[in-house]
Amino acid sequence: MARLTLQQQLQYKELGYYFPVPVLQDSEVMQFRSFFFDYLSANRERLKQLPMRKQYLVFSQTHAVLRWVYRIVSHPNVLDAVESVLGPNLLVWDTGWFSKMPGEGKYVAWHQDSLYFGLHPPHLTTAWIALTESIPENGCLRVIPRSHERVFSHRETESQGNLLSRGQEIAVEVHESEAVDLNLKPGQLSLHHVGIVHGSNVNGSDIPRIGLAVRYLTPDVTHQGSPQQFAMLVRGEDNLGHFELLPPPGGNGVSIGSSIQAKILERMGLDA
Ligand SMILES: O=C(O)CCC(=O)C(=O)O
Repeated sequence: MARLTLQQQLQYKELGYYFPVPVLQDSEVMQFRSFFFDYLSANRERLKQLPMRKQYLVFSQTHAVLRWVYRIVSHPNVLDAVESVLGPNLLVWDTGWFSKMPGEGKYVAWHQDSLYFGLHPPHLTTAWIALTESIPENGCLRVIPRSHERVFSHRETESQGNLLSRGQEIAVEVHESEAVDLNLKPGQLSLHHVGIVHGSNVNGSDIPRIGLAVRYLTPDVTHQGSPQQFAMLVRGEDNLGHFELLPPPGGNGVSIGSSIQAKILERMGLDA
């Protein structure tokens, strides 16, 4: 059982994050990690041709077309943890692999997701699921406790290495001394509120750091100004219909059941 206790739920509400929650068994981690490395090898040439800022295209929305990623986002333990903070009806709106290999020099600048997602009310959480150890040495996710209650202005930069698609970063000074490292073992997840200030440093170790960030939301969320108006129901019901619902991918390879999934594949540069 990966449900949060009442006290853990209160901690999430107050601080804007909770970790660690064990969700995957070792055998599952090994299998998913090997699928991830296969996917990386299959896309190596395409990634070489893309500027770092555009590489997210290969790593985002894979749950919509790859069955093994769908298995992660719909895993009962993951959903139990997410249900603890969002309630019984859950949609996946977005996923992104955040992989930082030794020597790559990639980092994620301090930012708040809420400013860029265009979704209201902020009934969203990110489950960041670790497939490797994620520790300060290899650039684990870091958060500023309680920052989800405030809105900070951001600027868009040309900084080299920032994995965010618009090079966004918070325009005011972030006090590093307040940051909390979300240390995770493989198979554990952390939850962070859509408004929390978060980021991560360069991987300065000799081990990879691989995690899947899954954005879950509740059916009452609306998407004015959002770049994306589709979602996948993974638990409970959606009686409001604010999002076009994607079917889960089937089979073992890439899979499409809707025109949106076909577009996602095209954007990723993959063939069906
Ligand atoms: O994995 C990271 O280092 C950053 C993840 C992130 O920005 C997010 O989950 O929103």
